[in-house]
Amino acid sequence: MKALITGGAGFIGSHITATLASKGVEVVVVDDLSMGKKENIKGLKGVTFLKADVRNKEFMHELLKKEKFDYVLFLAAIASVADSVDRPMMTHSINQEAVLDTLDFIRQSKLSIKKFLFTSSAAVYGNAPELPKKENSTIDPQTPYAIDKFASERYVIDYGKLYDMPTVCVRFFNVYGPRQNPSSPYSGVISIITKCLMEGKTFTMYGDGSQTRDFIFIDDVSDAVVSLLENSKSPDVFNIARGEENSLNQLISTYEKVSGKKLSVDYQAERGGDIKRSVADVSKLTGTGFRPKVSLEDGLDIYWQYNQVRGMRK
Ligand code: UD2
Repeated sequence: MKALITGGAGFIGSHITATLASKGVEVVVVDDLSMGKKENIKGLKGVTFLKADVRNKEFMHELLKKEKFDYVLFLAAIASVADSVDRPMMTHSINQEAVLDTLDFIRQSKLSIKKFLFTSSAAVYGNAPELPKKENSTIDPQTPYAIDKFASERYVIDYGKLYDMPTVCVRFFNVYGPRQNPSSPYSGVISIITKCLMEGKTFTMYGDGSQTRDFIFIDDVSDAVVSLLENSKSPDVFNIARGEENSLNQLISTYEKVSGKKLSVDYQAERGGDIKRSVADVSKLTGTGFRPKVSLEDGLDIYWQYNQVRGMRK
């Protein structure tokens, strides 16, 4: 089996790369290293790394034609919502056009693939009030990032139906774990809290900490993705989350227990556009037989220990 993973050197992509490689799948990672790091996939057996931009059509077309992949996983993206608000045309060229071009090349060239998987985000639900978020809940994308993710999902599902291509989409909720780093204010909140706990710095809380999120550990995410790659039956979209709602205040108290440290918190005004409550309905995912295994407490413990041993990456 052979897989292409665009964005495979990033935080989430590198874990999926490792999971597939551990199952004996030959993996080709295409990543421009704008956010990913080569060391994230260093030493993995059966993994080839190619530094390239997914917007380079000639490169992508040749690679797809030459390698005849069984699986194509499209993770490459500008993952920063804030960046999409600053530079919507640029982020659109990656977050949507490159996805569609890859998909359409597979269609036009009649490449026989086993699955095309696209990674979307809970951002598509925006501020629609329905909770928990079901895959068929109201969609209310608020930013170019969310609009591109939703439009790409629709293309991927529609291509599946119209042209009989095996496709699937996943909507990630709040993913955390080893290799996530707190490099920007928009990095995952758990990575930012970890850095504050480790360095004895004050954490800036935007809002009163009652906002909620559905946090899922990275290993559960990569296992869910690989499970859907192998088992999803028809073009469809799945939430990837635990289905558990935790406020940031709850998160902090669990993390303080796990780390044995007290977090100093500075409460500031909430961030514009911040979502107040987010939790997924995961019955569609669990209906496929997959169940997330790692509790928030255990996941925080693993991430904490990892950073103690390795030091936190910048
Ligand atoms: C997540 C995704 C984002 C998008 C969005 C869709 C991450 C890192 N981001 O954003 O890409 O898909 O979901 O809804 O997964 N916070 C603080 N202090 C900090 C940093 C964050 O209080 O220093 C708060 C933040 O205001 C928010 C919560 O922590 O209420 C979670 O923030 P986040 O950036 O980890 O994730 P989120 O859900 O805003």
